Amino acid sequence: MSGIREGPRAMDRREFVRRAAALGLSAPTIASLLAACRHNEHDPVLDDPARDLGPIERELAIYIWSDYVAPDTIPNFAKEFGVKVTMDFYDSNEEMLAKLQAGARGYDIVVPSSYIVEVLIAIDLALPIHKQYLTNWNNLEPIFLDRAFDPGNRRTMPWLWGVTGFSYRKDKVPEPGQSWEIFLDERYRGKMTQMDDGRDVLGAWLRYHGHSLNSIDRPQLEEAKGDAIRAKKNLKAYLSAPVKGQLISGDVWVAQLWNGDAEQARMEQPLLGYVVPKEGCTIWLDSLVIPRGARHPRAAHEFMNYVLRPPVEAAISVATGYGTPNREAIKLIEHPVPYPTGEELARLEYQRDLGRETATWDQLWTEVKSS
Ligand code: SPD
Repeated sequence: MSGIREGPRAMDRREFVRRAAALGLSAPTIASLLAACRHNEHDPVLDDPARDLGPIERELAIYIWSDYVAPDTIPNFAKEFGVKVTMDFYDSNEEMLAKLQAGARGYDIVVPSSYIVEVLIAIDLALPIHKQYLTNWNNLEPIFLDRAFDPGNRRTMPWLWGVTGFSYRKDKVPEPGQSWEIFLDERYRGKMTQMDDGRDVLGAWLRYHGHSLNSIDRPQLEEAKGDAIRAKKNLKAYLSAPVKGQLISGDVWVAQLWNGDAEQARMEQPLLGYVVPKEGCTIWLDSLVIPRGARHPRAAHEFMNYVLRPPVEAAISVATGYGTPNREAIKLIEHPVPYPTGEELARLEYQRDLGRETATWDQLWTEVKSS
């Protein structure tokens, strides 16, 4: 039985519900109050995936990458479930993590990539999923399940996957080649961007030299830093998602970018092409996670189950240009993002949490940016 903290005494959960009902409060309101009281702390209900979460709350707060749902995903969910959804957006894993680490609470869903899932689990900010609410779970493709960052998917539900290569303007760069080397090409000085993300930039230069993009080898990292600094002279800026507009307008000709955001730009500008460099690059899987401090856990689970419906997930995949881990959704898509072949997988690599070496990477990235 969960205790509701009220000063020095803890009121019994059942007693709280009885008194609240006697006051005429509705079941969803009582559920929201219960969840609000227990946010930000260990809770026998939220921390035990077998427990009943009570009725669906009337609100849901999502913190997600920009341009990462279909236009009708949220309105349709809100209408069907009678839930008011609020959304905040980020453009890097580190931005989201920093906000949670700084104490932001009250988000019901966040969408980290695999290596940040490892961090969230390690610092105890990822709540277990109550799988009994995810009746559509079996639609998921097994190759995206039970990954090393969350064995058994106890705290993550696969959302979308993609790769980080580069987008280019066919009219300005007719022969882009197949290599990260393009960012060292002075012919395109001032017309190129790399991601505003140290893991992606240093990772690309590590792969260029045939190393793992999770390397913690100091000489390898120094070499990658050197290339990043050489390439920086040719860059217009470090820019992630917002570069799409400049690719479309032609202000930027080559941009390191996630494949789906590149596809969103290509839908508006057919002169755009995309390269997965021959040296390899990141393959990533973003997941839905319910962070500690969530105030509407039942609504979060209903949202998860809703997006597991094949038509909902198919619409998200088509609108964002990213691959869906939902094998039933793929059947509904005319031109789905195909699962990577064995040959492609051999040169793609998932980012892993670097543990204590994260500080080394952060330092190197600071040196690159301030060079
Ligand atoms: N606009 C949504 C982009 C999502 C990218 N997530 C993966 C980042 C891996 N470093």
